[in-house]
Amino acid sequence: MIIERPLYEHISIQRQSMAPAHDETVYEQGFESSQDSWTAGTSSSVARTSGGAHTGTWALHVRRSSGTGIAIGQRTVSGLVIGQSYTVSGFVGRSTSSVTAACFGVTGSGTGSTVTPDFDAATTPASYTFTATGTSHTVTVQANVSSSIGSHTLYVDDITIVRHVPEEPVWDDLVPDALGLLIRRGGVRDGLGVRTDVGLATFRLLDAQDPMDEGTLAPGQTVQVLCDEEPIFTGRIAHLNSRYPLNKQTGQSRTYVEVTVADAVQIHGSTMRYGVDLGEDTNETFEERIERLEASAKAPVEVPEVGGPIVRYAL
Ligand SMILES: [Ca+2]
Repeated sequence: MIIERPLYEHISIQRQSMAPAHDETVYEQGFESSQDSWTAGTSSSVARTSGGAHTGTWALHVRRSSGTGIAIGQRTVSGLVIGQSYTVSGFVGRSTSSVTAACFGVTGSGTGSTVTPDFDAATTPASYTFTATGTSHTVTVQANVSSSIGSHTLYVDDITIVRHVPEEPVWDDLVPDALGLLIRRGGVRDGLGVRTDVGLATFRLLDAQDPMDEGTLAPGQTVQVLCDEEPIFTGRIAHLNSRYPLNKQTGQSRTYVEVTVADAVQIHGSTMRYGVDLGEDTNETFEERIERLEASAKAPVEVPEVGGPIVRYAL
């Protein structure tokens, strides 16, 4: 397949790179302007009050409304990403020694280590790390209150929730620098079987990504070719070659970087596999064999379903 310039508005070439892991703040509250939807849990009361602040003037006060036990302040946080790790943290303080301990937590998930809060101002750090199992969770701050006589207050301030964003792949466009994309792939009859050839995509970049001049392309990087947003070729850079032809009319030299990308057939074909153990059952079906080979493959494979319906191909 040769893709010429008129098709370029439909074609894009992208290179994959890994965005590094980082923390992203998804919630911050210092109670300077409002109580911000923090409510009281069972047998508890909460209020935004001046005094006991970590920074600024205002903090959240959490108390028992009656009796002794755990006093809870809580807020539902939404927009979470299921399966990702979050840490809720903040600072706590106490008005009396009857507030014996405090911790952060998430309803239905658990609580972090308890801390003994400093007196007066919320200066003792506490935190809890959890994995989101839904897109919203109720975050709590809890105090153990050992006396029902008098008013015993937990001060809470500067609550932060961060998402621990893992390293993740991102795609960067290489077009419009690309010229003359050529994709070759296919199979040939080899005796009774069909041999699948390594698919190759080759394109040239004009005055961009010169390996001799701070270019960032390197063998092994993943590249995909898309046609109207649909991937039509995915592989890894196998070869980079730069040329510097002189333009005789302008007297200036241009840089052509020829990039050759090989598809996964190359990886599957060159992966050595040792010590095949079929176990007790030596009667292995085609699907089971593919599944076994897939376990040691170094590139992603879509395996056929074992015991699935038979798909017949016709010319
Ligand atoms: Ca504050």
